[in-house]
Formats: sequence, structure tokens, C-alpha cells
Amino acid sequence: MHLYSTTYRTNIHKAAFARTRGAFAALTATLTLAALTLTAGCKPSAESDDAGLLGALGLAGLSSPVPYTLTFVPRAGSATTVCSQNGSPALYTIAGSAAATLQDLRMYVHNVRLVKTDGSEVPLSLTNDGTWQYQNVALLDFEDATGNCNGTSETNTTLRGTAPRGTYASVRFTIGVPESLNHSDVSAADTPAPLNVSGMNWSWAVGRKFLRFEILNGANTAVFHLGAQSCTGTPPNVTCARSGRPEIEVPLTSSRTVTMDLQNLFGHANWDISAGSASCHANPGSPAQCPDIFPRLGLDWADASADAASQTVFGAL
Ligand SMILES: [Ca+2]
Repeated sequence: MHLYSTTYRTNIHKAAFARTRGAFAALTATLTLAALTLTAGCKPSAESDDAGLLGALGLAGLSSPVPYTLTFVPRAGSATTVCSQNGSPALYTIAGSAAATLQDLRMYVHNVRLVKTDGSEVPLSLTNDGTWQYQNVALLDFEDATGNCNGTSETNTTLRGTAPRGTYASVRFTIGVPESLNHSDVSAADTPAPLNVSGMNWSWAVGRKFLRFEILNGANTAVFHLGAQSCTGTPPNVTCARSGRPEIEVPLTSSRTVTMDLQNLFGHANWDISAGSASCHANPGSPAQCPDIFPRLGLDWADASADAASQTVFGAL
């Protein structure tokens, strides 16, 4: 009885061990599959491709878009540029030029894309907020109407939206407003923010100023207003031969911060305003200092087309 009992128990133990080993093997396979999936999910190229597998494993949430914020910082040298600074650090470092202060700095951006390490893109979908972002167009506003700035007290230095979970090598965006939204009436009651900001209205060219950057030195100003030119049609149905929309790409770091080097933007002898004002309104009929500043944003002055590789103003922090 004792022997039978021992053998019986041994058989029971063997059977239990076999079941446990089978269950363990199944569990191991499941965990291995999950681990492989999660490992693949960490690779930039796999985020959006694994939705089905993640869903089968009950991990569909990992493939859903997540909040994503990108910060912009205008700088002179290594210091952040603000309206209240009084010439130091200099907004530009042209030999012999006197100190200058910020008067205005605002810019529209759209078509924001995050770039994976394999070069493919996913959109950073901007959240409509009724103030700064509308249909994936955003107004960045770095001036707060203090010091020598003469715009509005409100500021906006970030892009806020959602993007697929993933690791991204760089960010691409287009400066300006898309043609389809650019030529509506800025002052119309039904024109949504931020397309209704009067300070960005380009009345004589029928559209928006894509970038408005102004600095002051005593009574002299350096004024750069960028926008589309050589336009035909009747608003809002207007097309422009000179796009004037820079294509920018900068590396992405963990800070998710894009810098603007304002010293570089105006860093040309023809923009020395110590003896008189200088300007560029992107007007091919009256170029003034435009040929000096367009290439710094990656724009070809000859036709106002974009070449992201050549811009030298934007970078990463
Ligand atoms: Ca403002």
C-alpha cells in the first residue's frame, strides 16, 4: 500500500510536472512573443506597423497616438531672446554695429512631421485650440509687448498635438500658411484664430505674413516680413508663383526643442542698421536686403522656393 501509494503519488507528480512544464512552455512562448513585440515597438520603424499584433495581445493602447509637444526658443548666441533685453546679448554681431533690441517676432508654421530613423515621416497632428492652432497651422508668438516690442501681450512658444508613440530622429515643418488658408479675410468674423491676427495681415499682398521679425536700434529698424508673392486671382482664391515657405528640418533631442539663431538671420553687413534702416518684404520688385536673408532660411531668392538642406537659422537644443 505504501509502495502503491508512493508510485501513485509519483505518477501524479509526473503528470502535474508535465502539465506545469507545458503551461510554462506556453507561458514562455507568450512572454517571448510579447517581448519581441515590445522590442519591435521601441524601434522607430515599427510603431505604426504593429497595431494589429499589439491589439491581438490586448496592448492596442501602445499604438494609439500620444500627446507630443515641441518647444521653440529664439536665441542670440546662447541666450534666449526676449523683448526686455537691452542690446545684450546682441541680436546680431555685425562688426561696428550698435546694440539692437527686439521689436517683433512671430511666425506661422504648418505641415509638422516627425521623422523616423529610416527616413519615413508621421504627422504631428496639432490640436485645434481656438487660439493658436487651427487645421494643423500654428502661430508662434515670441513677443509680449514689453520693452520695445509693440505687438500683443499674449505669447505662444510651443506646438501641441499628438503623434504615434515612437523614437524620432528629426522634425520637419514648413514656415507659413498653406495656400488654401492664406488668402481669406483676416478681419472677417468667421475667420478662425490664429488666422485672424491683424499684426500678421499682409494687406498689400493679400495674405499673411509668414514670418515677422523686427529689431530696433535707436530710430533705425531692421524689418523682415516674409510671405507669398507674385499672386494672381481674387481672394480667397489666390495662387502665388513665389511660395516663400521655408522647409526646415532639425534634429530632435530629448528636450524636443527647436532653436532659432537670430544672430545668424540678420548676420550680414547689409543688415547693419547703425547708420540707417534695412528691410526685406519678400517683394521681387523691391528686394532691398532680401538676397542676403533668404538663403539663411533655405529660400532661393530667384524663385522663393525652398531647400531645407541649406537653412542655417534653425537648430536643436
Ligand atoms: Ca504677442
